[in-house]
Amino acid sequence: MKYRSSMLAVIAAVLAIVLHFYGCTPQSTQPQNQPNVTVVPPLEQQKNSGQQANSTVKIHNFKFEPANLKIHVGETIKFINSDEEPHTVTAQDGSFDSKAIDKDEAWTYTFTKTGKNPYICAIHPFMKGTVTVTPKGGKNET
Ligand SMILES: [Cu+2]
Repeated sequence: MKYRSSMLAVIAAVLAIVLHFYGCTPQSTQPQNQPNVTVVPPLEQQKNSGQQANSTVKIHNFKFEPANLKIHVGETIKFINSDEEPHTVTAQDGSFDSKAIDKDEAWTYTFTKTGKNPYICAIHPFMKGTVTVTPKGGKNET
């Protein structure tokens, strides 16, 4: 019967441990002297990545504003949706797609190729815009 009694000892030990954890930490509702800390996330992290944008396109009243935007290659545009409806910024040639941008959310995209980039909202295809990407200023050959 030695085996059995050692089993009992093990069970008793496990019970003691379980009781220790559950018994000694009652779910007390009284606030234990918590440090008075208010957690404030950095502003830039509250909205999207905080990535620096060179230009902004507002999406408002089912329109891209401005609908035609000219930038230099390598620049970043931030698209901000201020409609109640979600919108997307979707390239007609499929080279970029924001997926749904919800109300008051933003999406940034960096244009790395020169040329015209006509885009639509995939949800409301009548919404159209174009980003024209020009080479870096003047005779810059990079
Ligand atoms: Cu839309």
